[in-house]
Amino acid sequence: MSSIQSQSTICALATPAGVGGMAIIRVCGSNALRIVDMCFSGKQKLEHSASHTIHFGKFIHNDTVLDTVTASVFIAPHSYTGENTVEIGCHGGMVVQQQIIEALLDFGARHAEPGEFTKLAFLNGKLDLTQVESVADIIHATSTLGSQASVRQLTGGFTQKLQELRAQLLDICALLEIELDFAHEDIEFVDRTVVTNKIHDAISYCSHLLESHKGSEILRSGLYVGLIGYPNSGKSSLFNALLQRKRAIVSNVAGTTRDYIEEHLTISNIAVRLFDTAGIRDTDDVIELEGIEFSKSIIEQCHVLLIINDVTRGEHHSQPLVEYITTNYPHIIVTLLQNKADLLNTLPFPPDTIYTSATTGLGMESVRDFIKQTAQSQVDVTSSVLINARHVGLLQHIVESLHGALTALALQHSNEFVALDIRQSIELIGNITGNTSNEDVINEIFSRFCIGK
Ligand SMILES: Nc1nc2c(ncn2[C@@H]2O[C@H](COP(=O)(O)OP(=O)(O)OP(=O)(O)O)[C@@H](O)[C@H]2O)c(=O)[nH]1
Ligand SMILES: [Mg+2]
Repeated sequence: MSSIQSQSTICALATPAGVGGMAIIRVCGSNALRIVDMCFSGKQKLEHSASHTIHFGKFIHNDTVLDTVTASVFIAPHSYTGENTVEIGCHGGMVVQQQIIEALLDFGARHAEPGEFTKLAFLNGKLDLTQVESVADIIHATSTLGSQASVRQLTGGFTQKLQELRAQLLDICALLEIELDFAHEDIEFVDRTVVTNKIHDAISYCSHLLESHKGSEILRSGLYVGLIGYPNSGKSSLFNALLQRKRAIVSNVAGTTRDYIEEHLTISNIAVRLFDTAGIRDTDDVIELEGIEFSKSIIEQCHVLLIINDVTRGEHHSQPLVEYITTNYPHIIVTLLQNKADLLNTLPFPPDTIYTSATTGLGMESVRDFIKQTAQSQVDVTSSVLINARHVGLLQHIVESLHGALTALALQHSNEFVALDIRQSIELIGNITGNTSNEDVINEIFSRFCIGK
């Protein structure tokens, strides 16, 4: 994509608003150096400085020294955005940050929109859309593993995978088109089984990428773990025990928790969002179970459900609830915890039973291990890419087009039609990377950004 040197020069605070040790104000655009030079007094003019140099000086406006600052110079195209950029490092006081920005506005810069710096980087061909999305993911990362996966994506992980897929599809097109060139000779140059196999390979490549969606979501937003069970089974007590602090109210009155409570914790570098829910009434009546809408809306979001059974009421006391969940939410990983085990004289059930006691801490390590292993098994599939809902939609579309190509082959249609479907898949890859995306999609992606990024 060609460089689109922005008409105006934009500026914004790149560090979080508020008081801090230091703050960075970014100025970007063809006039960035000239504008900063109007208020920066150092050993030399920034306009005469080499790219990737840092200069110390005074920041002056209306004859008043506002601060001593550093100015880091990046000359187009060698900057994050691909345009001239100055990053002003000042002291992290709210007043000084604001005064510097106001001075820059006075000298002709304008406020940057949220995500505008990254948008320029995209428009100038510095980042493709998957890399832009990874920038947003790094900023919003809630766990070490999630952040690391986003960085891998930023450094081209997904781009590379898509290039591999594109190469596979171009390979198929080439085979089909060779034959088209000799169509009038009625000779079959290419074995159709070879083409069919190659399309199957491309489909399984896409399916493999699609499979990593769940793991990607876990890396991006955390593993959602819900504690559910009948009233008084000890959900809130276990919630507190897992958090290792008293967060939820516990009492022997059935129905203590009315709403759901959400807290975050980290288990083995994976962010976990833990939900305590209102007790689901002790009933065999599934219709009544359906009435507990609040808990239901949480259940739907969860990757893992821990069903808390009050073991003093019998090992199978929560069986109707277990059956209800496994039937209605077959995609959710469910495990049963036999709680209040401290009140049993013996632990008589099969060896894979997880006994817990919120009172003594029994079984807490097993529960943590279970959460950890579940998260790990999902995350392992993700390898180096973070698939999001937008990618899923496009990859599914690619798979559909490839199936279209398979059908055309099976029906002995002309290679032209088969190639048409493959060409469409190649075009869809362009939508993922942003080579051929429309304005709405791009705006939607940048709406997740903050000002200064
Ligand atoms: N002995 C023993 N008592 C427990 C244990 N877990 C919870 N309790 C007690 O059981 C009662 C109910 O505990 P909660 O944690 O409020 O139960 P809950 O499932 O959140 O109840 P609701 O919010 O009403 O649905 C309280 O009196 C707790 O002290 C446990 O492991 N052992
Ligand atoms: Mg409770």
